[in-house]
Amino acid sequence: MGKWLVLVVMLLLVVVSLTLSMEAAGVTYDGRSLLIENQRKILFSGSIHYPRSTPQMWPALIEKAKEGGLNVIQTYVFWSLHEPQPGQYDFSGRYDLVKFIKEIQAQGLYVCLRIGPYIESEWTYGGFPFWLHDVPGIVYRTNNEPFKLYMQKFTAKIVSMMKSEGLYASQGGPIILSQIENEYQNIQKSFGEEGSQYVDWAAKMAVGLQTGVPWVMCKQTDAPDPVINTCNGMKCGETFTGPNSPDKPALWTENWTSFYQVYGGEPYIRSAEDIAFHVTLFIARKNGSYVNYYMYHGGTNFGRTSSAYVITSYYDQAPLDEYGLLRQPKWGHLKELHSAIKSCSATLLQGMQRNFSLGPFQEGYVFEEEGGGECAAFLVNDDNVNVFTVQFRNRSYQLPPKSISILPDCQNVTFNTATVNTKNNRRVINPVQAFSSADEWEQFLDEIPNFDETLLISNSLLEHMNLTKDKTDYLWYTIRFEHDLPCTESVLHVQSAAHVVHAFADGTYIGGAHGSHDVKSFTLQVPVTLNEGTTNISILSVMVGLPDSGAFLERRFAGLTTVEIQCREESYDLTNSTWGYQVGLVGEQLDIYQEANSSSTQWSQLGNITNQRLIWYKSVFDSPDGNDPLTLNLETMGKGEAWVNGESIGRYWISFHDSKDQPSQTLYHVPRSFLKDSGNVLVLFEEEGGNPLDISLNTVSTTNSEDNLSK
Ligand SMILES: *[C@@H]1O[C@H](CO)[C@@H](O)[C@H](O)[C@H]1NC(C)=O
Ligand SMILES: *[C@@H]1O[C@H](CO)[C@@H](O)[C@H](O)[C@H]1NC(C)=O
Ligand SMILES: *[C@@H]1O[C@H](CO)[C@@H](O)[C@H](O)[C@H]1NC(C)=O
Ligand SMILES: *[C@@H]1O[C@H](CO)[C@@H](O)[C@H](O)[C@H]1NC(C)=O
Ligand SMILES: *[C@@H]1O[C@H](CO)[C@@H](O)[C@H](O)[C@H]1NC(C)=O
Ligand SMILES: *[C@@H]1O[C@H](CO)[C@@H](O)[C@H](O)[C@H]1NC(C)=O
Ligand SMILES: *[C@@H]1O[C@H](CO)[C@@H](O)[C@H](O)[C@H]1NC(C)=O
Ligand SMILES: *[C@@H]1O[C@H](CO)[C@@H](O)[C@H](O)[C@H]1NC(C)=O
Ligand SMILES: *[C@@H]1O[C@H](CO)[C@@H](O)[C@H](O)[C@H]1NC(C)=O
Ligand SMILES: CC(=O)N[C@H]1CO[C@H](CO)[C@@H](O)[C@@H]1O
Repeated sequence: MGKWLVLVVMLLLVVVSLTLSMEAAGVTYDGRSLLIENQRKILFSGSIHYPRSTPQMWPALIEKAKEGGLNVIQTYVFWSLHEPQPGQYDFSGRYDLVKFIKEIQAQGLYVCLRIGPYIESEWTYGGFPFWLHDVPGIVYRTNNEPFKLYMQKFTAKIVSMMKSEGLYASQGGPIILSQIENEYQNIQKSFGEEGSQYVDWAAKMAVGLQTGVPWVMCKQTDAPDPVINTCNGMKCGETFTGPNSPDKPALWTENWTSFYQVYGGEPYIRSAEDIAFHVTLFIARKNGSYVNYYMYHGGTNFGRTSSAYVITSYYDQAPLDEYGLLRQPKWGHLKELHSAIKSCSATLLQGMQRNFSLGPFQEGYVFEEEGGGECAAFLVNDDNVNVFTVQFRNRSYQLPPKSISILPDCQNVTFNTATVNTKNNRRVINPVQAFSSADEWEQFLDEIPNFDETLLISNSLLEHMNLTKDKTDYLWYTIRFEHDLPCTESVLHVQSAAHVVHAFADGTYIGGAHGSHDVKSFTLQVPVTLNEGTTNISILSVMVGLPDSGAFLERRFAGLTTVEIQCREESYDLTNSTWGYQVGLVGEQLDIYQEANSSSTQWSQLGNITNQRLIWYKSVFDSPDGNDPLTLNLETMGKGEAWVNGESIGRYWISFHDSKDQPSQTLYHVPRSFLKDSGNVLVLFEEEGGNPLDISLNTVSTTNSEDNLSK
């Protein structure tokens, strides 16, 4: 017995010491940096969102991030994908968070996991599953019991999933940071004292989950201890007010490499030089030790996942473009910056920082170990126009306009943020498949419901999202307009707080209108021919993604707000008349884009395609040879959605032009993994009369083939 006892005690000791050493192997921080296994690090991080690419793409994306000098991959967690119904979870395919994290770990990188679970991220409903809307008494993101219940439940679910897979750094895994909430300070004022209580609750709740790695709150100056407040923005070297305690490091969780794009908007091009300048300034001036590129790879908003008016392609201007190809010189220039900083990271992390003036718009930062050890310097020229020559330690340096020179040894310049050595590349789009033969298309005309055919009736204009529950973009409002008096020069007047309307009278299209990202409400005013007696008016209200930001998201109103018929003689306000509703389209009810159902649908030969509205098109194609990424050029279409083998590749909206009269997006990514060798089914739903005969399938490559890092 005695021997057994000794053995048990020894085993216990082993367990205890293992536990202790595991804790020591976790992540801590002080005023200078994060410490991973007690080692200080300067960390370069990049956002890659797993559902915005495919599991087949993940290994190459992570490899290119690593090759570009990153040591951390940052991702949000997408609640709406993972919990489509309360308590029903989905972590399969593109939603396989654990697989994504394990791939990052396999390549030797760390992970920053931004759980949120509010994420904004230009994701429909800011990442919230829509069922939250129908939880009685709920008010999102404040000190509200029903909301806190579901937020805590999901957060705890993710944390326990990560723990059970051993993925926190404290367990030997790759996750070194976690985020709770997201840019809450933007809306906190709307909630007054309840908002502050919520911040405290969220911090305590998160810390209580005991991950063994620090939590951050981004853009939350008053993040409660021990949660670290971090900076999001383009110029954190200038704007960050600093950590809210001397014991917290300066972390930059979102440095925007570009900006998301909306329909009607143009791409935001941020130069490699400008990004490099601000990253370097953050490290030099703010003692920054963690910088995350938002996005490093943006990817694709597949399906109906993008938020209101946001285009399907996401941050295509990032260092890795939508297709995962290197965008040069951005990728190469930042790679050089990372290597220059890493060559002196020990000095930066151990040295004392001092700053000094070198001219009216010029300053220097030196990091030097005490007692005159290693030394690293940054020489900043903030003059936008002029080259400036400075003297530093008895040497003369020419500083190009708006630039920072990095001197890892306080002597030699190894990198200047404005001096780009990487060659530009250009994207090459090669058509490999046309769809111009009418014989190879079939069509299915969707139905325009009349009031008598709609089942849901109400004496007012109902709210759009509450009816569709985000299961579809489409909601029909139908009415029987009856009048016996003459009505001449009649005009239908519709005001909408959704995104698009298409109006029909007795099944004939009479007109449409749309709003934009920044102008939420819009009107349609079109002549309408009225019958004597009854006219069937059917108005299709369309949303292009749900809103993703702002306070009181649960109370947002979309859909028609007023409808009037104006005659010369009199006007009729139909707002409080009896309306019939149909949620979604007939094609959607048939799951027409699913291969399996495709054959059972009443497809017919392609007819006269001119000006056909609300029509489904189907064709079949073989997979092009090779491994180059593929894209559909939908330039001749109008507005709708596209599916390949039942997988939605996203909404398209070609007819909405920007200020230069160009569509915001014509190319739509078709991931290789969606395809079979032959017999791939392409389905398009077209709202506005676009022409499918002139679309094409294309390969995507770049002018420098080595940019694809293919081995
Ligand atoms: C950076 O660290 C130095 C100590 O090395 C400190 O004196 C200085 O105030 C810090 N700067 C900022 C902006 O926090
Ligand atoms: C050093 O930096 C601080 C903070 O930015 C600034 O107030 C101060 O003027 C700088 N010192 C010199 C000598 O430039
Ligand atoms: C710069 O030169 C002066 C005199 O020539 C010398 O005293 C000083 O030590 C030098 N400084 C450095 C940093 O080399
Ligand atoms: C740095 O500068 C010194 C002095 O000019 C020179 O001797 C040395 O070779 C340089 N080192 C590098 C790595 O260029
Ligand atoms: C949503 O619709 C339900 C009926 O389906 C109704 O009871 C509820 O009041 C509506 N909520 C809002 C916010 O309009
Ligand atoms: C209006 O709709 C009803 C029900 O579908 C239909 O019977 C009637 O013929 C329609 N009226 C016109 C003028 O098309
Ligand atoms: C419609 O009904 C609402 C609610 O009863 C009322 O506030 C509004 O004034 C009515 N509008 C019209 C045009 O009658
Ligand atoms: C369409 O096919 C899917 C399986 O691919 C099936 O789950 C669904 O019920 C079908 N829908 C209809 C309307 O037949
Ligand atoms: C197709 O429809 C348009 C407009 O409805 C018409 O002008 C054109 O003649 C039609 N073409 C054919 C081949 O029927
Ligand atoms: C928080 C922050 O730094 N925001 C900045 C982001 O970048 C834009 C454009 O440069 C600035 O206007 C914001 O102030």
